[in-house]
Amino acid sequence: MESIISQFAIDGNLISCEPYGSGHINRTYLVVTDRRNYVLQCVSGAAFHNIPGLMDNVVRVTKALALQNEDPRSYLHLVPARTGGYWILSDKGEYWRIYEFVEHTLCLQTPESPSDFYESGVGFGRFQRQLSDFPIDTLVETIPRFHDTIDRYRLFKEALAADCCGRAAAVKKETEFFLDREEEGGTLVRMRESGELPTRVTHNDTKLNNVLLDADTRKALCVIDLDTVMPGLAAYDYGDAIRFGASTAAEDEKDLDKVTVDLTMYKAFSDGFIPECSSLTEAELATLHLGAKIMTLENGIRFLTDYLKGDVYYSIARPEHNLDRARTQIRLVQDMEKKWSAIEKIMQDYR
Ligand code: ADP
Ligand code: GN1
Ligand code: MG
Repeated sequence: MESIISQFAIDGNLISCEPYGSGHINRTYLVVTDRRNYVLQCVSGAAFHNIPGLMDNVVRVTKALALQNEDPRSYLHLVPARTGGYWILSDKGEYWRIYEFVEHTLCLQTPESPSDFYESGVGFGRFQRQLSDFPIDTLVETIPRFHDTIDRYRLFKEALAADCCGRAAAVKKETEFFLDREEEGGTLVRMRESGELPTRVTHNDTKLNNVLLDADTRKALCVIDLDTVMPGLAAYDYGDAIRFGASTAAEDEKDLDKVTVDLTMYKAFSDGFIPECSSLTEAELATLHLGAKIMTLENGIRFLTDYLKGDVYYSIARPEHNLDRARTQIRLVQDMEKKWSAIEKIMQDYR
């Protein structure tokens, strides 16, 4: 690791480098020098097939954010590589980068109060607004068709048919659940294609642990994990955040009776996110809650697809981890369906 780190213009002498954080995609390390802390990442080649293009997105997005934020802690800072640019390619063919560590922050796995979740809404909503003038066509699609739920269904069915690990028979119930909702799952994609919903620069991975709160004020400080900043829909960012943060249980909870959608949290996020976004259209406001359901469905399908394919995409810590994750998403969708009229009522407040 030392030889990787030495290729970046870091400040001070290296003291330690340890695995850090709980992301499912990249390999992340906390680097400590006698001067300051950094985050070193090996960007996942399994997830991203054009990492130079991805890094170009990140460089330009962080530059755009720098022009709009006075506080340097409120956006990510890449550390230059000594040979130029902001990444290096190792002998093993792996892409590495370093960010300055944003000090004195909280990275929560679950909101400790509605106010924490409200703040994450402020953070992601502000992020979207600050990028509303960003030249959208210049962004590389770092994962093509990332939130194309119709295509996610196609990939799911392909994995089912191939059944390369002999796991399909054991997940019939889960499979049926997802297939029953295939038509509805494609709604947002179709509305985007028909022009009913505007394409915006979105984050696309708005889990609570992708926004840092200031440790003293607990206010939204810095949106991180910019690898999937791409053209998308407001409903993706709204929905994915709700899926993760309004759940009463962890994404991989085994006791499914603990998994419900908390409507107080749901409203808290909406209160933070919606007013911060740059003016949402009537059609967007009318479909944000559909985003919550569809993003939950989509993540469930993605987890189950990865389980069927032998766990090749997400990091797992136990053999059935992806299946457990898929099952929590099913429970959440079921609970959203049960509470749908209450959710629609909440959404009336923002129209
Ligand atoms: P992944 O794509 O694998 O989720 P992230 O970029 O989200 O990777 O990083 C993983 C974790 O590392 C985050 O959840 C957060 O805890 C921490 N992290 C990442 N970047 C920073 C940073 N600049 N300052 C502080 N913590 C960070
Ligand atoms: C991944 O990278 P991370 O852990 O923040 C995934 C998201 C999923 C999420 C589920 C690039 O997010 O799309 O919603 O796991 N990111 C990518 O926890 O696939
Ligand atoms: Mg992350």
